[in-house]
Amino acid sequence: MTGFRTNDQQGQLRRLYEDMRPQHLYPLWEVLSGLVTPEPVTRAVPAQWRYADVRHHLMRAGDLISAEQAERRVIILENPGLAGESAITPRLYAGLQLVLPGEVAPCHRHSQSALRFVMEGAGAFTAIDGEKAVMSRYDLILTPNWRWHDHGNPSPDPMIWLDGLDIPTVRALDAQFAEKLASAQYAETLPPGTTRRLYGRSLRPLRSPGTGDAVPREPMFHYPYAEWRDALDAMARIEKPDPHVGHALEFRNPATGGSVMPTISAQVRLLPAGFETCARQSTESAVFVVVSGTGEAEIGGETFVLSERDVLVVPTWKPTRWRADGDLVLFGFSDRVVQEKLCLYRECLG
Ligand code: GTQ
Repeated sequence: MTGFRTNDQQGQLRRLYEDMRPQHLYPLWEVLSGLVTPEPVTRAVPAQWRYADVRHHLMRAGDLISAEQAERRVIILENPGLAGESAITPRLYAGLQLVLPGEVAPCHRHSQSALRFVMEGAGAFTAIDGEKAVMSRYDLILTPNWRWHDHGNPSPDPMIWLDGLDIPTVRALDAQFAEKLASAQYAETLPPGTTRRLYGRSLRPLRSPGTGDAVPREPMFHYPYAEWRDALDAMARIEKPDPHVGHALEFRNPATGGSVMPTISAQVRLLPAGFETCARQSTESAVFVVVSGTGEAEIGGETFVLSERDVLVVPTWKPTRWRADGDLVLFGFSDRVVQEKLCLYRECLG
């Protein structure tokens, strides 16, 4: 509260607060300036995780607990400003998941939406409602909410991917549901790649109304590296980089043209060697993976030296600049779509 208060007034107010507290009543004027702030305030801080560091602990976990025992063998990347919350931003969760050769992470489904960004290995799969997405490095795989999914690794090598989920968003809404399938794996329903062949080509089924075969809400669940990288390279050949985001492409849901999932937006960027972005701040909170190249990121005044497979978090409203030494390729996901739907998204360009 601003303004001058007399000692007498101060004492009487204190007594009022004490009398109110047992009835769970509080004076707004003591907290208003912290509740309604002129600009976004976040407890999340900028941070970086080196892939080799996380991998080291993940492989140790691999010696100690099976994927089946763990249900999901994942090491959570927790924002230092959100200790104990299993969150990388107040709306997003991230972790690195390991599936060793021959293992299965058993089938379940939940109201949280998930994406996987492959960091290491090839030939493991996530099956969605019984259709496998066979993974290669830097592929994006989705598990839209309430779809059955199990992970398996028939390849001879460990498979590691970054999980990105909306766990904190769903928690904020108290809308969590989850269930386990009785068997570890969902019986195969479609040959791998069927959905991508149908929905990955800017085509959408046309059917007579009432036939019961509605287009699924999020039909696509596999966006291969080879394809998104080729699109980025094509863009870089024909355009100048955008001053704030470089060459950037957003993954989209082919059924709606909107974000890949209702609560998570995903994108890739290419910053040509020597390019430096202007500062940008936005209300979205975002997680980035360095796919290739080197450079630097300045996030909220802190500088991070970038190398391949680093994971970085850009909290809300932290002015951010990127600099590419060699061609710098980034994958990112954020809560932008949630903010857009709620008419809260804003950005400020420097
Ligand atoms: O693979 O289904 O990192 O349910 C956290 C929760 C992964 C998964 C996570 C999950 C999963």
